[in-house]
Amino acid sequence: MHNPLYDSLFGVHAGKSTPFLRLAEGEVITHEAFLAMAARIAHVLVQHGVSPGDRVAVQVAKSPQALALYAACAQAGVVFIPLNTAYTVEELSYFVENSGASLIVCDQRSAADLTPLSETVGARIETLNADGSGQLMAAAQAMPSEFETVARRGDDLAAFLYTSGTTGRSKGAMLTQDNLLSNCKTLTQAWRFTETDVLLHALPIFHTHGLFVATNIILACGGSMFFMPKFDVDEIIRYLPDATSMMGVPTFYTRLLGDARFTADLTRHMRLFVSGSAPLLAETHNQFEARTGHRILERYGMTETNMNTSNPYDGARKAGTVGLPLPDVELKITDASTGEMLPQGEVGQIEVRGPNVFKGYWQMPEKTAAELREDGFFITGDLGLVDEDGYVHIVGRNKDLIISGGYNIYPKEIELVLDEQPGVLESAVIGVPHADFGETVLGLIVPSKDQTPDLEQIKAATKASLARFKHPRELIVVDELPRNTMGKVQKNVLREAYKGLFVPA
Ligand code: MLC
Ligand code: AMP
Repeated sequence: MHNPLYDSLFGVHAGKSTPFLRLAEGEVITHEAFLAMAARIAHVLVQHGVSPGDRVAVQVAKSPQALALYAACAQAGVVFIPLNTAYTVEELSYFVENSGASLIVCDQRSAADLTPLSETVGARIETLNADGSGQLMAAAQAMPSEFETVARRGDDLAAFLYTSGTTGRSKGAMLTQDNLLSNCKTLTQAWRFTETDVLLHALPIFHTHGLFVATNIILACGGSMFFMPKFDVDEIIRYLPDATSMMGVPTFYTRLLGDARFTADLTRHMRLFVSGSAPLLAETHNQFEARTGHRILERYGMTETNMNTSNPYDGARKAGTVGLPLPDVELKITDASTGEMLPQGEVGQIEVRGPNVFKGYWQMPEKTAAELREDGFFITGDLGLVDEDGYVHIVGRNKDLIISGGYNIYPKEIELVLDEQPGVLESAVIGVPHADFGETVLGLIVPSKDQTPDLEQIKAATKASLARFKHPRELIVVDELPRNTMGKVQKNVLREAYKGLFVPA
């Protein structure tokens, strides 16, 4: 194969007039039509001087055209960098500069804000709006519907996904063609996807879950998906009767359970519900089974590794566990201080190795070395144990991270913004339980001596710098932060003190 990713996921469907994307009001895009759209976009990339190995930064709404841009990048041998649509210009600037992207694709509304940045870094801007309009598709219309696929090797880079860090600086996780392909092939088999599958796709396509798990699996099996702009309970209920499977974060399932129309009858024909990206409470798993008769299949993954473990398709799906290591994935539990492997049943840090594990962080050799061992094991930062049946239980995190509705939020990034504000001596940001999002962000602020911080001004500053989903749900002014004898803020004490703030007693 001369471009493994493109050939196996896209090229393999050449000439197929079967549905790939099912859109609103019965509109369908076939595999063939999708490939033609991708080929046209690939020509535009080349016309703009984007060469194999170059980076393209993409911040656009979910649409068939946005997905075709991913396929076009694969076909043209270009590194695809999908970015959360909620990111502010400030956040985006960092990603563009850090990646050295030569092309930015964004919504018409962001184009003006990004122009100074594009001029500074010498990147070109193309627009693509939620409805598919904009310069990119206008240029693509005039292009041929076939493009000669650029040769690539399996270990060539296919995508960067930016993931924040405990230091507050985002890192570009470099994923190779082989990383993506090996994992989606494994999952397609493990979860028994075939061309008869119709997946409810309501996840964003700028993260691992929606793009490299859900989309790549449907491409690998040749099935189709209801491609929804976002998660919406009414829409899920509307399309469920014609679907076979669904993937989501726990919030999707708790929201569905909150709707009386979501019944055993409605879901009887479904063969699979998958959950991941955040812990699915055993209680949610059990309620879901009681309501529908289906046992949600929970799996565990990361941006850097794609999927690592999964509950079995056939066999026991144990509530509150993330299942067994996937074929080809080695998983071990180690002592965080010595790196030594711990006996079965003991809690330690989870490390994984396999063809799914990324190549490292873009231009950050030190950060790469700190997390990716020379022998190929990646230190996930999650704490867990393996039970007597080999199932992995995630019991906590060795990293200061909040997961809200499946989005990762690193407190350090928010603390850096809060600490800069007038009247603020210091701050601590923690995650506390939240009924809808699982966890939510709480900001605690210690005022400088004799000062009263202006909370409205602080909220405005947060808004300018950080994506909406990272904003503290509440800011609380406190006299001081609890510290241990080493002077370190005891976030566990704070989490315990505020744990009831957003959940009914
Ligand atoms: C939206 N908001 C969020 C939020 N999503 N705030 C915190 N956390 C989130 N996850 C904001 C909105 O901007 C809005 O702001 C307000 O919160 C309420 O919005 P909503 O209408 O209730 O939210 P909604 O748009 O319905 O989105 C919620 C959601 C969405 C859960 C459907 O966040 C989502 O699709 N999450 C999936 C994330 C995901 O794909 N993660 C995979 C990462 S990959 P305002 O201003 O209007 O109040 C990974 C690896 C792996 O982790 O293992 O998979
Ligand atoms: P991300 O960096 O967005 O890829 O998020 C990866 C993190 O999400 C992991 O390190 C885990 O902490 C968490 N995660 C993913 N899936 C699960 C799961 N099923 N249960 C608990 N945590 C999960």
